[in-house]
Amino acid sequence: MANPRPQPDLSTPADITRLSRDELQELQLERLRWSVQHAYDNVPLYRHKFDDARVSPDHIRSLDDVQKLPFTTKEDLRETYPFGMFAVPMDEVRRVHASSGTTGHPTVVGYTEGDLDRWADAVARSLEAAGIRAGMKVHNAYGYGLFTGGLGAHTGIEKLGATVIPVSGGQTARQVQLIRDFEPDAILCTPSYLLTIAEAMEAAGIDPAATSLTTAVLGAEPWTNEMRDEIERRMRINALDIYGLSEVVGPGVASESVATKDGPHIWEDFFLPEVIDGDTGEPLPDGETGELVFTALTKEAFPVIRYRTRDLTRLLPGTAYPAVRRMEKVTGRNDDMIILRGVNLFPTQIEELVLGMEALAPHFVLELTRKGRMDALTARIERKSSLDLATCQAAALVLQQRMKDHIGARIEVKLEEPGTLPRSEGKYQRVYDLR
Ligand code: DLL
Repeated sequence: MANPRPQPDLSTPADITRLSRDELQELQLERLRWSVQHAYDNVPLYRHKFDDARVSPDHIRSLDDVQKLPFTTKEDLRETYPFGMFAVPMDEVRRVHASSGTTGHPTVVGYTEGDLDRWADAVARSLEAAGIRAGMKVHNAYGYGLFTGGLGAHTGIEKLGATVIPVSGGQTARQVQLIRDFEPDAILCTPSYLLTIAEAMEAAGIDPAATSLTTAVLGAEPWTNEMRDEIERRMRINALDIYGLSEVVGPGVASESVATKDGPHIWEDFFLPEVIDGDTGEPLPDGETGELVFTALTKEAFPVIRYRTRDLTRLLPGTAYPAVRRMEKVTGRNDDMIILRGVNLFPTQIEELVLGMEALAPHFVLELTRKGRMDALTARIERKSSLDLATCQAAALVLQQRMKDHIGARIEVKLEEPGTLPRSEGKYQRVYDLR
């Protein structure tokens, strides 16, 4: 190994509230140069890819030079399953996580002690942005295990100095009981699971708007501002968006401020974002929508260079934290786009419209079928139990027309009885492809 670049000092987290944009970028460049060198020196896959693209770590002289480097994809992780992209000896790896994925091998990621420490800092900062403080009680209903949600949130809560209640996902009646008995200030889970919990509270005769909860930090799946309004109104809390993915670290890559509620701020001292045109791979300027790409700036065990997330968003200037950029709330991924008779649509576009209907419950699934040679999409939506059937049927027709007007596709609305569709216990499966 030729003269490895010294690792930048990572012992104290950057004070993101005080740094200027220039100071931040200086820090990013120093860390980027180290990360790229570290990946090149210690992960054969990166070395081969860089060599093939005729780039070397020495080509990184400015932040924009990151664009010279090849992308990393989920397929790269699958090919090196399980530990082929680890950049440190196994005895320095303190923890692994994995994401299940729909086909083939899961993707496995690893963390050194320092990685875990910095991840906890990123999560602690995310929770602080959401208004959670030391001394508060936090009910953590993200799943514990190989999924990064549970343990990732857990160590961040502890790092903040708050009290963690490590409930994990599922057993909804017990969740309700614990919220009533332990009186937490905040809850962490997926937005769809919080709806399940709110419904279970109502079923148990507890008013979801009258619990001790003031804050929810929700992520791990796409959700809309309409869903935020529904949750905030129904539970009388602040609902904030937390974003992340296992390949980059887990939860806490970006998170929303309770002061502005305008999309997650990206913790750019740890993660360098880009947005690219998903088809050509060309970088897009800030403000334009495309595929989000991340380079991790401080990771030892599992360096990540230009990882293609498949999530669609755009980069915006910071507001609550002016040194860093924000991203627009992620409401779609390249791979959950539905193409219906030539029209591209995302499930969240339907969520937006469903949540605008008073007579319909926020519970729906989408079914893709084929009739002859034509694809068809059916939205199965529960009616509200408090309203009579005729009112709900009329609302279903209005919704069908709104979908035609707003999305430009004919989507059949099928009204279901209250409580009959599957409920979320974590990441919700919204789309069923029955073709
Ligand atoms: O879901 C990490 C996480 C846990 C984030 C808890 C937030 C809270 P993965 O299982 O690897 O990791 O899934 C990552 O989930 O690429 C997005 O498509 C989606 N996703 C995560 N957070 C959000 C969000 C965790 N706030 C994938 N909004 C990502 C929209 C999200 N999509």
